[in-house]
Amino acid sequence: GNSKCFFAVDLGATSGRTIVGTLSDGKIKLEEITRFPNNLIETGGHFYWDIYALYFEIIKGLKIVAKRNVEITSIGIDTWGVDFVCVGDDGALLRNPFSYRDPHTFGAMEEYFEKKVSKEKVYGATGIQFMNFNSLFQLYAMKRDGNSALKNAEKILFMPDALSWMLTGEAVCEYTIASTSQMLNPVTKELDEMLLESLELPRGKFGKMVVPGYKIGVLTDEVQKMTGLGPVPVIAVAGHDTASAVAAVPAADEKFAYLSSGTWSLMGIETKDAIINGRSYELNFTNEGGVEGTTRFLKNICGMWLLERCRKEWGDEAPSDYGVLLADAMKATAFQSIINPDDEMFANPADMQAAIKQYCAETGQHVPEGYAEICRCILDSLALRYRQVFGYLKEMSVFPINTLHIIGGGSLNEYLNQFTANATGVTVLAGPQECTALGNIMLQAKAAGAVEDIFDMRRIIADSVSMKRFEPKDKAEWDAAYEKYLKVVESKENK
Ligand code: LRH
Repeated sequence: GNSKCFFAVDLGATSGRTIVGTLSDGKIKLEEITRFPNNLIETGGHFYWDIYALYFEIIKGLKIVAKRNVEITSIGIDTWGVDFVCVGDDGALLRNPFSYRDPHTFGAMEEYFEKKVSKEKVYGATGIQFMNFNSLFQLYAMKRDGNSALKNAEKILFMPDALSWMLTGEAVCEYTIASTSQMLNPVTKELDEMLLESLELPRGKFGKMVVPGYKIGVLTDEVQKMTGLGPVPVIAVAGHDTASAVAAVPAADEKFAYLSSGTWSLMGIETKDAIINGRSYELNFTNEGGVEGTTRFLKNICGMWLLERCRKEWGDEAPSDYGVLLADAMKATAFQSIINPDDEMFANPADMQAAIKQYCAETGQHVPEGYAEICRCILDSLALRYRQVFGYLKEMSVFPINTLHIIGGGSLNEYLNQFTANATGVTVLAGPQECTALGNIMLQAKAAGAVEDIFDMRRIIADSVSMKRFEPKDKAEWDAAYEKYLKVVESKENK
């Protein structure tokens, strides 16, 4: 039949990949071209992303496909949320972008509410969950601190838009990534005037708003020469990685919940309308922009970050084979040490293991020793936190939820999948791992006229991938563990 190839760049906070997706006879196949780390660079008291390294990796991937004579229809880039790059009036990038883990925004939210716009008003205007690192508060902190990049910025581009700009020379502001900034108004679908004014930023500092599927431009002459490709179009996909992942959930109908599991665990539902009310405000749920006018009603949960950090610290002290590491963790005693993965002490500690031990000591629990006990503590605690957030979600959902789709790299962890089924009491369907890249590619396929809409996309994905099913078990044990979790979390919060 008629087959088409698409080039996806998927950048997470821990690692990135370039992938070629081939759509042929109603099926989609992925081939990973490159995989590379995304490093947090600490210098001068701050944490930055190395945008040039990321750009270099994209070029490298493009060179490989050019060399192999793979004919790619288009290119699409998705990344983690909230971060952005300042560009000067000479077209130069002004400093490397801050990482959202940088402490310059600690306390910035509270300061902003006091000096600029109240918390209630910000939520009313955006429906976005409060996190200190949302672009709104990053920009506030940069302005407060006299940041030289912001002072000289002609344009402010969110991460996927910045990389697309480097490839095409065209500046856009893609809707789904813009929604993570907490500056987008979901009703007007534009950056909110009141919030822009609070930062004294004119609308023109940002690119023009575009929705997923928009053709940004074609590769510049410079990039064409460098890679050996022709004038390949760059498409604004769902630039937010989580939006791409949710668009690709191989769900049978619309009544599902998802857990997009990577550095973060994003748990939520897809809805037609935003859910903005007293309860969603209190529980800090977000309404991020999805594809085709959908809303991603979800909450951020600290995800694999805890384990990723510990694995870096362990080095050779723990098995480098992930399967062996997890199997060892299963030999440790269950529910011996429980933490709240979302406690702020885990946001970016100098020593993650020490932070976990401190939490357990402060709450009068067994202090985990060695990689197996620490890993077990992380997995048990994540599943219990999932149960808590799933409870909130069920309470606010506009439909009954019977299935939880776990997607992303974290869905490869079968122990955690089973724990999640046990903890939440619903059927877990796990996979695909590369949901984000699939969503990215499907949006490009839609732009090329090769697929119709999100239903078509999900059907093709469901026909192309296999999922694993996990049914809840051990209810009494998990109920008891949850009681313990609630007590631990409460005692920590009262400290
Ligand atoms: C996941 C993610 C998440 C954001 C965070 C900054 O990669 O995009 O949705 O909240 O990174």
